[in-house]
Amino acid sequence: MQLGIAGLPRAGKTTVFNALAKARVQVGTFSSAQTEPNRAVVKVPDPRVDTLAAMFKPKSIKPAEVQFVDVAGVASGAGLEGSAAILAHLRTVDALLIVAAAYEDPTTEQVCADLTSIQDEFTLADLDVIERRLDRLDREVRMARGTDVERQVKARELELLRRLKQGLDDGTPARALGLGADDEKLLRGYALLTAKPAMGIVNIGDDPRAGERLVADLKARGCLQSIEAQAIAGRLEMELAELDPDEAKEFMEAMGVSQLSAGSVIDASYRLLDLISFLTAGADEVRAWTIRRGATAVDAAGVIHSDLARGFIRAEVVTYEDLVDANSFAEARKRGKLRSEGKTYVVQDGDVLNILFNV
Ligand SMILES: Nc1nc2c(ncn2[C@@H]2O[C@H](COP(=O)(O)OP(=O)(O)OP(=O)(O)O)[C@@H](O)[C@H]2O)c(=O)[nH]1
Ligand SMILES: [Mg+2]
Repeated sequence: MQLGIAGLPRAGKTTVFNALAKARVQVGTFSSAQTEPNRAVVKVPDPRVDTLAAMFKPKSIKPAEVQFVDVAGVASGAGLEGSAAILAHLRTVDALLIVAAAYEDPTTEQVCADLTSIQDEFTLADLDVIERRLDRLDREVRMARGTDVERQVKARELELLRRLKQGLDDGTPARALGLGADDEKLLRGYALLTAKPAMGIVNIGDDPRAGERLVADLKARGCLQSIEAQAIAGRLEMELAELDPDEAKEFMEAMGVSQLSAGSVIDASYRLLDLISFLTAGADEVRAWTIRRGATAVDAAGVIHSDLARGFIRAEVVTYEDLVDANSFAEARKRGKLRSEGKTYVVQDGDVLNILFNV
């Protein structure tokens, strides 16, 4: 999963990136000339992986991973050409973390204006994509070439794009239009920015309580529209991320910070993207895998390896809790907790899977 960090210039994106990913990219260097994003992979904190690792003592332990992508600032009114490279990077990520500066001027008006103006840039960029496609599609539909089925698909796409355009013209992002799964599939190739799940990150100064008030205020004023938001003391957390764990703990207690934000941002991203984790465990490896909620046992097999999906026979499934209670697969089986499931079984968060397959 890739999470893109977006925002106006100097919002504190790189600072937040360093805080979330424990990275050490220089901040304040005004990176807008830099076209390549900063990238960092972070292991998803998951106590279940640690517990299973203690149980199985495997050769390797692999938590799920998230990649943070920190791009240069999108200047308000820079025009689509000025921001094209940055927006192109953002189109490839799975979800957007929209950073707004509140460390210098933490008024609700200012933060609201910043959050709005970056989202306006996304709206304009999406409108540009849609209008161009609409022109062509409109002509194609009128010429009525191709088979019946092809014409029907094009007519549906045309209708969908008109609805999107109307929405965007009215300031409604694609994600708030209540699109169905079929529509989303049709739109996948467009990689619309306003269709991506998004979360506001309010980059506050060093007082965590001020952040909560600010986020509540933004919500009350209807500034967040279709996204949720979280406050992060960016610079403070960046500095904490540079310390060794014991030192960091001491500082956190002194500053009244109960938890670093990386965990809660990743949790929120899983929620936004409707992702769950399943686990595999054995003497070789304990590993967490990420999958969409609603995915089946054969989908899960495919995430592990395409051979497992192709030769899928069945999945042995035990919940994480039952496995920990039983303390081994053999005991879980004896207790009747190890179920045998077919291809269409819907995987649940925390399922521990063993896929049986033909080679
Ligand atoms: N006091 C304070 N300063 C901050 C905070 N976050 C960022 N800054 C400062 O704001 C400036 C810009 O921070 P960056 O993290 O580089 O901002 P950015 O959004 O990545 O900037 P561009 O990539 O150039 O658009 C730096 O001088 C930071 O030290 C904060 O929470 N508190
Ligand atoms: Mg930066």
